[in-house]
Amino acid sequence: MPKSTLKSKALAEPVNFNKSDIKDAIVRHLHCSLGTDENKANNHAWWKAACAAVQEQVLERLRRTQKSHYLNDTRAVHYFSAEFLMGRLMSNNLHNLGLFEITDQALQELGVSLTDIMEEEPDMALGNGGLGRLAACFIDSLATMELPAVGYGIHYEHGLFRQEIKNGAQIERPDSWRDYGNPWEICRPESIQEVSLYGYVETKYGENGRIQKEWHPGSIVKGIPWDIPVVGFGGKTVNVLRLWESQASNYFNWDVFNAGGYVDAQSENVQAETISKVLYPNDETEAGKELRLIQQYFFCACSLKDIIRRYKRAHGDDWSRFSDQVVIQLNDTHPAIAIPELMRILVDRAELGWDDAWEICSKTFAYTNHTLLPEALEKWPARMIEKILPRHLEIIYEINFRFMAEVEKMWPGDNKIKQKLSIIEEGNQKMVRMGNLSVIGSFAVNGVAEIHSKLVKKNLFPEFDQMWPDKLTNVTNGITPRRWLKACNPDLSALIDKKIGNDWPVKLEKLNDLVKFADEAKFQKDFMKIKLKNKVALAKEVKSLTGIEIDPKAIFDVQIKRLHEYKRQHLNLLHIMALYRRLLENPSYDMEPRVFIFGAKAAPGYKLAKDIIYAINMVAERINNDERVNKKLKVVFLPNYRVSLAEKMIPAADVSEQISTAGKEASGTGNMKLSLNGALTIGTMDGANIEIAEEVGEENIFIFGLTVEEVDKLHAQGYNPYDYYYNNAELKAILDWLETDYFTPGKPGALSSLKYSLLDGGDPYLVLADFDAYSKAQHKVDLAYRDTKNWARMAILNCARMGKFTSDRSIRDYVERIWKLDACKVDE
Ligand code: 6GP
Repeated sequence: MPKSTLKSKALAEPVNFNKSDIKDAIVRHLHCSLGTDENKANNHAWWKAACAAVQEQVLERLRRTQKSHYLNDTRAVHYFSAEFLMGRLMSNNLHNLGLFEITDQALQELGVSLTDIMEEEPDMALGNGGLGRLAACFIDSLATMELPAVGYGIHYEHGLFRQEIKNGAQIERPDSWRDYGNPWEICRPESIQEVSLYGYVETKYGENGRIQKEWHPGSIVKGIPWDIPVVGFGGKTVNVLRLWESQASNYFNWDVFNAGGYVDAQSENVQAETISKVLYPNDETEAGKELRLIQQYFFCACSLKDIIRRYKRAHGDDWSRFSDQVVIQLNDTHPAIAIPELMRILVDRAELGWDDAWEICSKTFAYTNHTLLPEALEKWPARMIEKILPRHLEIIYEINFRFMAEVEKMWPGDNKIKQKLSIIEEGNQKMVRMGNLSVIGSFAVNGVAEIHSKLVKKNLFPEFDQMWPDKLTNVTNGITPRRWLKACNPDLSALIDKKIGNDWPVKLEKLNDLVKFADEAKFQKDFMKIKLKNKVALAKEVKSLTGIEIDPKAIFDVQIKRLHEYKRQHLNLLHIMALYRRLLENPSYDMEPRVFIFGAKAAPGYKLAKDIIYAINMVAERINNDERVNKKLKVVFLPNYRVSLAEKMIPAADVSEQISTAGKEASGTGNMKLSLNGALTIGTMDGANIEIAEEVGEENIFIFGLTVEEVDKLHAQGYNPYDYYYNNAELKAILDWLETDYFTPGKPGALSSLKYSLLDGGDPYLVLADFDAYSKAQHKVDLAYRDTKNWARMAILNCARMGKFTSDRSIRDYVERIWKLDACKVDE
């Protein structure tokens, strides 16, 4: 058959794809891919058929993109990340392809609701929180901006656990997102890679007397690539997220089997496959486990081989252009082992001299730091690295040895500084500091918000900043407005389109044109009507998920993020208890009805975080069932917070809680999403809150609490939480209340770990110190909400002034300051 016939029959040209094409494609897949028909199909089958129809369009554009990138031999960024928190893809892909409306209509004509079938899609929850979701927003922007980019990560069989709440407590259940297959991913057996582990290093002497190192691995695993196409808005560029799945290299080890070791032969398979089995559920705490290090090495080694294979196809063995073509962004230190891995390939395999290899390597990597919390800074026992990656440990020592010589030049004889900057931490147990390795091996290092980057320079890496004044920089985070406004808040998007045109999803600064309508009564009304409609929808969701009735006219006050002491969900809870107490003491206590809504997962091993979830639920239960107060006050904890739930909560929020201890939240991105959807922030001067305040204006945000400088001062003076306990009668009463059985009938003391952590535990995150300021700021929120017109005005201004926080701007900053990339038009 001639090629051209095949093409035109199989697929309508993407640009001309119309409603009836979509309808035909969906029905064709229902019949031919799923073997069912319109009468028998349930929502799941319709969803799969619709995905398959959309995927045809996606893959055609993917092919064109790859061809253009190949023909133009483009420089590309490779985003290495242990986490990509993608969420669902259907709605996003439809919007980005410009096919949402017609697919909706096509399905309606087939008697099916697009909204309903989209609920069939499991979230791709291959990440914990901020860092993983940022990676997902970034690859959306990269494709939208037509930049050549590949995301590299791990194809976890189980993503972040599913959270259930039983009797108030968090229970973790496995997440099985791929049980019924993932219609978006394509397996690429032609690009399988092999990765070595364990074993020993042999030193050899080459002909010219040159020392040669050869790593004899003890075991080999296979990396199977799964490609998830990433559709840019407008559908021109489709990049790839390539995720590696581990498998035993020989499906069956016959040697071991023949020697009588049937069980051993099986278990070797199991071990190899364990590598990509499950995502570590820790947010901002290093796991320190061998399997975690193997995961990190596994995906870095597979990805580097993949990059090098592609590079060699165009440039053969000429390494001189490698760093012109390839830039690798390390998403935190999780992929830092890629630095010694590239050195190993260049020195041991390509037989480059050390200096030439180092020159290439240190022009290839750039590193993003996402947190200052000491417990998140990864360190690996040198012995562990030696066991798993013996050659890499040697290389790390060599990198360090040469680096120490540079330090000696800069600070002659200063051993303290050497100790501090060394990649190796000496002590009972030698540790390898991945942060130091990342800074030394990268040409650029960035923090994720202005204040965070300043603190990275001032507190975390001051000497590195002195050595290389241009290396440390800032790129403030951003979020994709395609998912976080256009797709999740369709009514508001349509209203904005009507007012200012429809190109804001790719030019978010255009939202600024809404400023002139902020005082217009009709626009205020329309804006708030949509907010109310979104609140009605969320109230329905809350009822169906928890059985709790909430009034859409009440203030919806939302705190959604991982549970962590530094994020201070317990500060929010103490204030809720204060309101409850005020209402009990004075039934006519004047307050606007408010619903406090939480969504948060705690790391399974983080006891206090789980205790806080339990406390929120027990306080909620008491308040929600107390007739004396529950017209004015309700508390909801929505189980299993995840991307798809965020998409329902964010458009319905009136108030956004961003109340971390100043200096602790690197940036935050939920703060940007909520503000973009017209929620007003109550927050501390921390992370990107500071830049949000700058943009929206101090009169349109509720800032409270200690600043970074004040926090430092308080700690320096010697902070004593008891000072606040004894000096604030309300605070004392609330903390004492936690020890009674008022919220946990028959179980006094069930909530006392919380009180303990805030008093005898030293209150490390200054909850008590900020309580009074927080309570006062909350009172201001209450008063402000009563002035409906002004509230609407403030909400509009928040949305209108979020232009800076599009992830397109973040990516532009990366491109200009770090990656130096050019866009590549895809030939139609
Ligand atoms: C998070 C930061 O806590 C958050 O403030 C920031 O917005 C986000 O990264 C994206 O930059 N950090 C993590 O999720 C993490 O695991 C190691 O850091």
